[in-house]
Amino acid sequence: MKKKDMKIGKLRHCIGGLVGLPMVLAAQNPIVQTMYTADPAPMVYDGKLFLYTSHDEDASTWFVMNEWKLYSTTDMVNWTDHGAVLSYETFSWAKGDAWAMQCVERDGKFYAYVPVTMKSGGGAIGVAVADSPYGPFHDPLGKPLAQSKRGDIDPTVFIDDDGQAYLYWGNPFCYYVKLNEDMISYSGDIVRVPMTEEAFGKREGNVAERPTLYEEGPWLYKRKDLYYLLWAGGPISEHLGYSTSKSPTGPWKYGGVLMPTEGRSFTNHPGMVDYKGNTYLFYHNGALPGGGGFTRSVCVEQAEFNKDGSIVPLKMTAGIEKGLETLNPFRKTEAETIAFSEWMKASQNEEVGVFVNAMKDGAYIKVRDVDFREEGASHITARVGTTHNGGVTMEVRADSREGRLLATLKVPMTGGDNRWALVSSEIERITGVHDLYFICKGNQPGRLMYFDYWMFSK
Ligand code: FUB
Repeated sequence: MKKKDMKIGKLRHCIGGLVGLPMVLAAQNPIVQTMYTADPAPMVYDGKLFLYTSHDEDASTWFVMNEWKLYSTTDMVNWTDHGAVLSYETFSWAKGDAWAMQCVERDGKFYAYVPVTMKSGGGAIGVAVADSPYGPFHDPLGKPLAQSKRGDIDPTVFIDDDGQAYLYWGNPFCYYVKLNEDMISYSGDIVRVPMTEEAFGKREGNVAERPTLYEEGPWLYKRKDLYYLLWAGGPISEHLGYSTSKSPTGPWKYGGVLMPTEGRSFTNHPGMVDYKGNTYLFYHNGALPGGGGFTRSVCVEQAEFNKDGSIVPLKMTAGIEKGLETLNPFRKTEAETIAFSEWMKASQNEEVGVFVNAMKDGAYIKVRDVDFREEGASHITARVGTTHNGGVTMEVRADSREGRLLATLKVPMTGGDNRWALVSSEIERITGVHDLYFICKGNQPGRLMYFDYWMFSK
Protein backbone atom coordinates (compact mmCIF):
# COMPACT_ATOMS: atom_id res chain seq x y z
CA MET A 1 0.00 0.00 0.00
CA LYS A 2 1.28 3.49 -0.77
CA LYS A 3 2.08 5.91 2.02
CA LYS A 4 -0.94 7.98 1.11
CA ASP A 5 -3.43 5.09 0.90
CA MET A 6 -2.22 3.85 4.23
CA LYS A 7 -2.94 7.17 5.91
CA ILE A 8 -6.31 7.68 4.21
CA GLY A 9 -7.30 4.31 5.62
CA LYS A 10 -6.33 5.52 9.06
CA LEU A 11 -8.13 8.80 8.68
CA ARG A 12 -11.39 7.11 7.79
CA HIS A 13 -11.22 5.29 11.06
CA CYS A 14 -10.55 8.36 13.11
CA ILE A 15 -13.07 10.88 11.82
CA GLY A 16 -15.73 11.41 14.44
CA GLY A 17 -13.62 9.79 17.10
CA LEU A 18 -11.64 12.80 18.21
CA VAL A 19 -11.88 13.85 21.81
CA GLY A 20 -11.24 17.38 23.05
CA LEU A 21 -8.14 17.92 25.17
CA PRO A 22 -8.10 21.06 27.26
CA MET A 23 -5.01 23.24 27.00
CA VAL A 24 -3.43 23.08 30.44
CA LEU A 25 -2.20 26.57 31.16
CA ALA A 26 1.27 26.87 32.67
CA ALA A 27 1.94 23.23 31.87
CA GLN A 28 5.20 21.83 30.54
CA ASN A 29 3.45 19.69 27.91
CA PRO A 30 3.41 20.08 25.02
CA ILE A 31 7.12 20.86 24.94
CA VAL A 32 6.83 23.12 21.89
CA GLN A 33 4.03 25.68 21.68
CA THR A 34 5.43 27.91 18.93
CA MET A 35 4.61 25.54 16.05
CA TYR A 36 3.16 22.07 15.49
CA THR A 37 5.69 19.26 15.94
CA ALA A 38 5.39 15.46 15.78
CA ASP A 39 7.34 12.20 15.84
CA PRO A 40 9.82 13.05 18.62
CA ALA A 41 13.28 11.46 18.35
CA PRO A 42 15.49 12.17 21.38
CA MET A 43 19.29 11.85 21.34
CA VAL A 44 21.71 12.50 24.20
CA TYR A 45 25.08 13.91 23.24
CA ASP A 46 27.73 15.77 25.20
CA GLY A 47 25.53 16.33 28.28
CA LYS A 48 22.61 17.71 26.31
CA LEU A 49 19.30 16.19 25.32
CA PHE A 50 18.58 16.89 21.64
CA LEU A 51 15.10 16.35 20.30
CA TYR A 52 14.53 16.01 16.56
CA THR A 53 10.92 16.31 15.45
CA SER A 54 8.95 16.42 12.28
CA HIS A 55 6.93 19.58 11.61
CA ASP A 56 3.21 19.73 10.80
CA GLU A 57 2.50 22.88 8.78
CA ASP A 58 -0.18 25.18 10.25
CA ALA A 59 -3.81 24.40 9.41
CA SER A 60 -2.84 21.13 7.70
CA THR A 61 -5.63 18.80 6.68
CA TRP A 62 -3.14 16.14 5.64
CA PHE A 63 0.42 15.19 6.68
CA VAL A 64 1.91 18.35 5.16
CA MET A 65 5.48 18.00 6.38
CA ASN A 66 8.55 19.44 4.68
CA GLU A 67 11.37 19.65 7.21
CA TRP A 68 12.72 18.36 10.49
CA LYS A 69 13.29 20.55 13.52
CA LEU A 70 15.73 20.41 16.40
CA TYR A 71 15.19 21.37 20.07
CA SER A 72 17.49 20.88 23.04
CA THR A 73 17.45 21.05 26.83
CA THR A 74 19.72 20.46 29.79
CA ASP A 75 17.01 20.78 32.46
CA MET A 76 13.96 19.04 30.87
CA VAL A 77 11.77 22.12 31.37
CA ASN A 78 13.32 24.90 29.24
CA TRP A 79 13.66 23.88 25.57
CA THR A 80 15.65 25.80 22.95
CA ASP A 81 14.47 25.86 19.34
CA HIS A 82 17.37 25.41 16.89
CA GLY A 83 15.19 25.74 13.83
CA ALA A 84 14.87 23.45 10.83
CA VAL A 85 18.07 21.41 10.46
CA LEU A 86 17.09 19.14 7.60
CA SER A 87 14.47 19.07 4.86
CA TYR A 88 13.29 16.59 2.24
CA GLU A 89 15.14 18.86 -0.20
CA THR A 90 18.40 17.62 1.36
CA PHE A 91 17.72 14.53 -0.74
CA SER A 92 17.85 15.35 -4.47
CA TRP A 93 15.80 12.22 -5.22
CA ALA A 94 12.96 13.08 -2.82
CA LYS A 95 9.83 15.09 -3.54
CA GLY A 96 8.33 15.48 -0.06
CA ASP A 97 6.83 13.90 3.05
CA ALA A 98 9.36 14.63 5.76
CA TRP A 99 7.84 12.21 8.25
CA ALA A 100 9.33 10.60 11.37
CA MET A 101 13.15 10.61 11.54
CA GLN A 102 15.85 9.69 14.03
CA CYS A 103 19.41 10.99 14.40
CA VAL A 104 22.22 9.05 16.12
CA GLU A 105 25.84 9.88 16.81
CA ARG A 106 28.77 7.64 15.98
CA ASP A 107 32.43 8.61 16.35
CA GLY A 108 31.60 12.33 16.32
CA LYS A 109 29.42 12.20 13.21
CA PHE A 110 25.65 12.54 13.21
CA TYR A 111 23.49 10.29 11.06
CA ALA A 112 19.88 11.27 10.38
CA TYR A 113 17.64 8.48 9.06
CA VAL A 114 14.53 9.79 7.35
CA PRO A 115 11.54 8.56 5.37
CA VAL A 116 10.63 10.51 2.23
CA THR A 117 8.57 10.05 -0.91
CA MET A 118 10.77 9.65 -3.97
CA LYS A 119 10.46 11.72 -7.15
CA SER A 120 10.03 8.40 -8.93
CA GLY A 121 7.14 7.53 -6.58
CA GLY A 122 6.96 5.36 -3.48
CA GLY A 123 8.65 5.78 -0.14
CA ALA A 124 12.21 5.02 0.95
CA ILE A 125 14.56 5.48 3.87
CA GLY A 126 17.41 7.94 3.31
CA VAL A 127 20.38 8.92 5.46
CA ALA A 128 22.07 12.30 5.88
CA VAL A 129 25.34 13.02 7.70
CA ALA A 130 26.64 16.04 9.63
CA ASP A 131 29.63 16.96 11.79
CA SER A 132 27.39 18.50 14.43
CA PRO A 133 23.93 17.69 15.82
CA TYR A 134 22.79 21.08 14.47
CA GLY A 135 23.84 20.21 10.92
CA PRO A 136 24.37 21.07 8.15
CA PHE A 137 23.35 17.60 6.98
CA HIS A 138 24.19 16.29 3.53
CA ASP A 139 23.15 13.16 1.64
CA PRO A 140 26.28 11.01 1.16
CA LEU A 141 24.58 8.45 -1.07
CA GLY A 142 22.49 10.50 -3.49
CA LYS A 143 19.94 7.68 -3.38
CA PRO A 144 17.89 5.78 -0.78
CA LEU A 145 19.62 3.71 1.89
CA ALA A 146 16.90 1.09 2.28
CA GLN A 147 13.66 0.21 0.63
CA SER A 148 11.30 -2.74 1.08
CA LYS A 149 8.82 -1.20 -1.40
CA ARG A 150 6.06 -1.44 1.19
CA GLY A 151 5.41 1.09 3.97
CA ASP A 152 8.99 2.39 4.19
CA ILE A 153 8.45 4.93 6.97
CA ASP A 154 9.48 5.58 10.57
CA PRO A 155 13.17 4.59 10.72
CA THR A 156 14.77 4.04 14.13
CA VAL A 157 18.46 3.28 14.64
CA PHE A 158 20.11 1.73 17.65
CA ILE A 159 23.84 1.09 18.20
CA ASP A 160 24.43 -1.83 20.55
CA ASP A 161 27.25 -2.03 23.09
CA ASP A 162 29.27 -4.25 20.72
CA GLY A 163 29.11 -1.54 18.04
CA GLN A 164 26.59 -3.27 15.78
CA ALA A 165 23.92 -0.84 14.58
CA TYR A 166 20.37 -1.83 13.67
CA LEU A 167 17.89 0.04 11.49
CA TYR A 168 14.21 -0.83 12.10
CA TRP A 169 11.26 0.72 10.26
CA GLY A 170 7.90 0.10 8.63
CA ASN A 171 4.10 0.15 8.50
CA PRO A 172 2.25 -2.26 8.48
CA PHE A 173 5.26 -4.57 8.59
CA CYS A 174 8.29 -4.12 10.77
CA TYR A 175 11.65 -4.58 9.04
CA TYR A 176 15.25 -4.40 10.12
CA VAL A 177 18.74 -4.49 8.63
CA LYS A 178 22.17 -4.56 10.22
CA LEU A 179 23.98 -1.33 9.36
CA ASN A 180 27.68 -1.42 8.54
CA GLU A 181 30.14 0.55 10.62
CA ASP A 182 29.99 3.42 8.09
CA MET A 183 26.29 3.81 9.07
CA ILE A 184 25.37 4.56 5.44
CA SER A 185 25.25 0.98 4.10
CA TYR A 186 24.03 -2.37 5.37
CA SER A 187 24.90 -6.04 5.13
CA GLY A 188 22.58 -8.94 4.51
CA ASP A 189 18.97 -8.87 3.47
CA ILE A 190 16.15 -6.75 4.78
CA VAL A 191 14.44 -8.94 7.40
CA ARG A 192 10.70 -8.76 7.94
CA VAL A 193 9.98 -9.28 11.67
CA PRO A 194 7.44 -12.11 12.15
CA MET A 195 4.17 -10.37 13.01
CA THR A 196 3.01 -12.84 15.63
CA GLU A 197 0.58 -12.46 18.47
CA GLU A 198 3.37 -13.45 20.90
CA ALA A 199 5.52 -10.58 19.60
CA PHE A 200 2.98 -7.77 19.22
CA GLY A 201 -0.30 -8.85 20.84
CA LYS A 202 -3.55 -9.70 19.11
CA ARG A 203 -5.66 -7.17 17.26
CA GLU A 204 -9.42 -7.50 17.39
CA GLY A 205 -11.74 -6.64 14.49
CA ASN A 206 -10.71 -6.18 10.85
CA VAL A 207 -7.24 -7.70 10.92
CA ALA A 208 -6.63 -8.47 7.23
CA GLU A 209 -3.02 -7.28 7.04
CA ARG A 210 -2.63 -6.24 10.62
CA PRO A 211 -3.22 -9.31 12.79
CA THR A 212 -1.20 -7.82 15.64
CA LEU A 213 -1.33 -4.52 17.50
CA TYR A 214 1.81 -3.26 15.72
CA GLU A 215 1.03 -0.36 13.42
CA GLU A 216 4.16 1.79 12.92
CA GLY A 217 6.75 3.99 14.64
CA PRO A 218 9.23 1.42 16.01
CA TRP A 219 11.82 2.69 18.53
CA LEU A 220 14.64 0.46 19.76
CA TYR A 221 15.90 1.01 23.31
CA LYS A 222 18.08 -1.04 25.69
CA ARG A 223 18.03 -1.14 29.48
CA LYS A 224 20.34 -3.46 31.36
CA ASP A 225 20.36 -6.59 29.19
CA LEU A 226 16.85 -6.21 27.84
CA TYR A 227 15.98 -4.77 24.42
CA TYR A 228 12.70 -2.87 24.07
CA LEU A 229 10.89 -2.32 20.79
CA LEU A 230 8.37 0.46 21.39
CA TRP A 231 5.76 1.07 18.70
CA ALA A 232 2.52 2.82 17.85
CA GLY A 233 -0.32 0.31 18.04
CA GLY A 234 -3.66 0.01 16.32
CA PRO A 235 -6.44 0.09 15.60
CA ILE A 236 -6.46 3.85 15.36
CA SER A 237 -6.61 6.10 17.22
CA GLU A 238 -3.19 4.73 18.10
CA HIS A 239 -1.90 3.76 21.50
CA LEU A 240 1.73 3.02 22.34
CA GLY A 241 2.78 -0.55 23.05
CA TYR A 242 6.05 -2.39 23.46
CA SER A 243 7.78 -5.73 23.08
CA THR A 244 10.97 -7.02 24.69
CA SER A 245 13.73 -9.43 23.75
CA LYS A 246 17.10 -10.67 24.95
CA SER A 247 18.43 -9.85 21.46
CA PRO A 248 18.14 -6.72 19.26
CA THR A 249 16.73 -8.87 16.47
CA GLY A 250 14.11 -10.74 18.53
CA PRO A 251 12.25 -12.98 18.94
CA TRP A 252 10.05 -10.30 20.52
CA LYS A 253 7.62 -10.82 23.37
CA TYR A 254 4.62 -8.53 23.68
CA GLY A 255 4.99 -6.38 26.83
CA GLY A 256 1.63 -4.59 26.95
CA VAL A 257 0.26 -1.07 26.58
CA LEU A 258 2.78 1.67 27.27
CA MET A 259 0.40 4.60 26.80
CA PRO A 260 -3.32 4.20 26.07
CA THR A 261 -5.03 6.16 23.29
CA GLU A 262 -5.83 9.75 24.23
CA GLY A 263 -4.98 13.28 23.20
CA ARG A 264 -6.81 14.40 20.05
CA SER A 265 -4.37 12.94 17.50
CA PHE A 266 -5.12 9.66 15.72
CA THR A 267 -1.41 8.85 15.58
CA ASN A 268 1.14 8.59 18.33
CA HIS A 269 4.88 7.96 18.08
CA PRO A 270 7.33 6.87 20.81
CA GLY A 271 10.92 7.91 21.48
CA MET A 272 12.73 6.81 24.66
CA VAL A 273 16.06 7.93 26.09
CA ASP A 274 18.04 7.95 29.34
CA TYR A 275 19.19 11.35 30.54
CA LYS A 276 20.80 12.42 33.82
CA GLY A 277 19.74 9.23 35.60
CA ASN A 278 16.13 9.23 34.42
CA THR A 279 14.34 7.59 31.51
CA TYR A 280 11.99 9.69 29.41
CA LEU A 281 9.24 8.74 26.98
CA PHE A 282 8.54 11.26 24.23
CA TYR A 283 5.28 11.05 22.25
CA HIS A 284 2.86 13.37 20.48
CA ASN A 285 -0.78 14.45 20.72
CA GLY A 286 -3.01 17.28 19.49
CA ALA A 287 -2.89 19.36 22.65
CA LEU A 288 -2.24 22.84 21.23
CA PRO A 289 -5.11 25.09 20.19
CA GLY A 290 -5.99 24.10 16.62
CA GLY A 291 -4.32 20.75 17.29
CA GLY A 292 -5.45 17.43 15.85
CA GLY A 293 -4.31 14.53 13.70
CA PHE A 294 -2.35 16.74 11.30
CA THR A 295 -1.39 19.49 13.73
CA ARG A 296 0.38 17.61 16.49
CA SER A 297 2.64 18.48 19.40
CA VAL A 298 5.47 16.60 21.10
CA CYS A 299 5.31 15.87 24.82
CA VAL A 300 7.41 14.03 27.41
CA GLU A 301 6.83 11.91 30.53
CA GLN A 302 9.30 10.34 32.92
CA ALA A 303 9.16 6.55 32.58
CA GLU A 304 9.50 4.01 35.40
CA PHE A 305 10.31 0.31 35.23
CA ASN A 306 9.15 -2.60 37.36
CA LYS A 307 11.68 -5.02 38.84
CA ASP A 308 10.98 -7.53 36.06
CA GLY A 309 11.87 -4.92 33.41
CA SER A 310 8.29 -4.18 32.37
CA ILE A 311 7.48 -0.48 31.86
CA VAL A 312 4.91 1.16 34.13
CA PRO A 313 2.12 2.32 31.75
CA LEU A 314 2.01 6.09 31.29
CA LYS A 315 -0.82 8.60 30.91
CA MET A 316 -0.49 11.93 29.13
CA THR A 317 0.10 14.54 31.83
CA ALA A 318 0.91 18.24 32.18
CA GLY A 319 4.59 17.25 31.99
CA ILE A 320 7.81 17.33 33.98
CA GLU A 321 7.23 19.10 37.29
CA LYS A 322 10.78 19.68 38.44
CA GLY A 323 13.64 21.00 36.35
CA LEU A 324 17.01 19.25 36.57
CA GLU A 325 19.05 22.45 36.89
CA THR A 326 18.69 26.21 36.99
CA LEU A 327 19.24 28.69 34.15
CA ASN A 328 21.96 31.33 34.26
CA PRO A 329 20.44 34.77 33.39
CA PHE A 330 23.84 36.45 33.11
CA ARG A 331 24.48 34.70 29.82
CA LYS A 332 22.66 35.61 26.63
CA THR A 333 19.51 33.46 26.48
CA GLU A 334 17.67 33.05 23.21
CA ALA A 335 14.01 34.12 23.30
CA GLU A 336 13.26 30.70 21.81
CA THR A 337 14.41 29.03 25.05
CA ILE A 338 10.98 28.43 26.46
CA ALA A 339 9.32 26.46 29.27
CA PHE A 340 5.86 27.47 28.11
CA SER A 341 4.33 30.15 25.90
CA GLU A 342 1.05 31.20 24.38
CA TRP A 343 0.34 33.13 21.18
CA MET A 344 4.01 33.07 20.21
CA LYS A 345 5.19 31.74 16.83
CA ALA A 346 8.74 30.72 15.98
CA SER A 347 10.50 31.82 12.76
CA GLN A 348 14.06 31.93 11.52
CA ASN A 349 16.01 34.16 9.18
CA GLU A 350 19.58 34.87 8.13
CA GLU A 351 20.00 37.92 10.37
CA VAL A 352 19.38 36.33 13.77
CA GLY A 353 18.59 32.66 13.23
CA VAL A 354 15.57 31.50 15.24
CA PHE A 355 13.38 34.11 16.97
CA VAL A 356 9.82 34.37 18.27
CA ASN A 357 6.89 36.53 17.17
CA ALA A 358 4.19 37.81 19.54
CA MET A 359 0.96 37.29 17.65
CA LYS A 360 -1.35 39.31 19.95
CA ASP A 361 -1.60 41.46 23.04
CA GLY A 362 -0.67 39.34 26.08
CA ALA A 363 1.45 36.81 24.18
CA TYR A 364 4.06 35.58 26.63
CA ILE A 365 7.04 33.34 27.22
CA LYS A 366 7.71 31.61 30.50
CA VAL A 367 11.27 30.56 31.40
CA ARG A 368 11.64 28.31 34.42
CA ASP A 369 14.09 28.25 37.34
CA VAL A 370 16.18 31.31 36.51
CA ASP A 371 18.88 31.69 39.19
CA PHE A 372 19.87 35.31 39.94
CA ARG A 373 21.99 34.01 42.82
CA GLU A 374 22.71 35.98 45.98
CA GLU A 375 24.47 38.80 44.16
CA GLY A 376 21.36 39.45 42.05
CA ALA A 377 20.66 41.43 38.87
CA SER A 378 19.90 45.12 38.38
CA HIS A 379 19.84 45.47 34.61
CA ILE A 380 18.17 43.76 31.64
CA THR A 381 18.93 43.92 27.91
CA ALA A 382 16.81 42.42 25.14
CA ARG A 383 16.95 42.37 21.35
CA VAL A 384 13.49 43.15 19.97
CA GLY A 385 11.69 44.93 17.15
CA THR A 386 8.28 45.75 15.74
CA THR A 387 6.72 47.15 12.59
CA HIS A 388 4.32 49.28 14.66
CA ASN A 389 5.04 52.94 15.32
CA GLY A 390 4.79 53.14 19.10
CA GLY A 391 2.58 51.56 21.76
CA VAL A 392 4.32 48.19 21.90
CA THR A 393 6.02 47.13 25.13
CA MET A 394 7.40 43.99 26.70
CA GLU A 395 6.90 43.49 30.41
CA VAL A 396 9.37 41.34 32.33
CA ARG A 397 7.83 39.80 35.41
CA ALA A 398 8.92 37.30 38.07
CA ASP A 399 7.02 34.20 39.23
CA SER A 400 3.72 34.67 37.37
CA ARG A 401 2.12 36.66 34.57
CA GLU A 402 0.81 39.02 37.24
CA GLY A 403 3.94 38.76 39.42
CA ARG A 404 6.53 41.35 40.37
CA LEU A 405 7.16 43.75 37.47
CA LEU A 406 10.90 43.95 36.84
CA ALA A 407 10.85 46.12 33.73
CA THR A 408 8.65 47.51 30.99
CA LEU A 409 10.71 47.67 27.81
CA LYS A 410 9.56 49.98 25.02
CA VAL A 411 9.81 48.18 21.69
CA PRO A 412 11.00 50.56 18.96
CA MET A 413 9.80 50.40 15.37
CA THR A 414 12.60 48.66 13.49
CA GLY A 415 10.54 48.04 10.39
CA GLY A 416 10.91 44.28 9.87
CA ASP A 417 12.41 41.18 11.41
CA ASN A 418 15.59 41.72 9.43
CA ARG A 419 16.16 44.84 11.58
CA TRP A 420 16.54 44.73 15.33
CA ALA A 421 17.11 47.02 18.32
CA LEU A 422 18.83 46.44 21.64
CA VAL A 423 16.75 47.86 24.49
CA SER A 424 17.68 47.88 28.14
CA SER A 425 16.46 49.00 31.53
CA GLU A 426 17.60 49.27 35.14
CA ILE A 427 15.54 47.02 37.41
CA GLU A 428 15.02 46.82 41.13
CA ARG A 429 17.58 44.20 42.23
CA ILE A 430 16.31 40.64 42.07
CA THR A 431 18.03 37.69 43.77
CA GLY A 432 17.42 33.93 44.07
CA VAL A 433 15.58 31.51 41.78
CA HIS A 434 12.47 32.67 39.91
CA ASP A 435 10.39 31.79 36.88
CA LEU A 436 10.50 34.67 34.38
CA TYR A 437 7.68 35.92 32.17
CA PHE A 438 8.16 38.08 29.06
CA ILE A 439 4.74 39.51 28.22
CA CYS A 440 4.16 41.44 25.00
CA LYS A 441 1.68 44.30 25.18
CA GLY A 442 0.00 46.49 22.57
CA ASN A 443 -3.33 46.90 20.86
CA GLN A 444 -2.11 46.83 17.27
CA PRO A 445 -3.56 44.20 14.94
CA GLY A 446 -1.49 41.32 13.53
CA ARG A 447 2.02 40.49 14.63
CA LEU A 448 2.82 42.72 17.57
CA MET A 449 6.59 42.35 17.88
CA TYR A 450 9.51 39.99 17.48
CA PHE A 451 12.00 38.93 20.14
CA ASP A 452 15.48 37.45 19.69
CA TYR A 453 17.29 37.25 23.07
CA TRP A 454 17.59 38.58 26.61
CA MET A 455 20.28 38.88 29.26
CA PHE A 456 20.59 40.29 32.81
CA SER A 457 23.59 41.96 34.41
CA LYS A 458 24.56 43.06 37.91
O1 FUB B 1 4.15 11.98 11.02
C1 FUB B 1 3.72 11.21 9.95
C2 FUB B 1 3.43 9.81 10.42
O2 FUB B 1 2.44 9.81 11.42
C3 FUB B 1 4.60 9.11 11.05
O3 FUB B 1 5.47 8.60 10.11
C4 FUB B 1 3.90 8.09 11.87
O4 FUB B 1 4.72 7.48 12.82
C5 FUB B 1 2.80 8.91 12.46
O5 FUB B 1 3.24 9.63 13.57
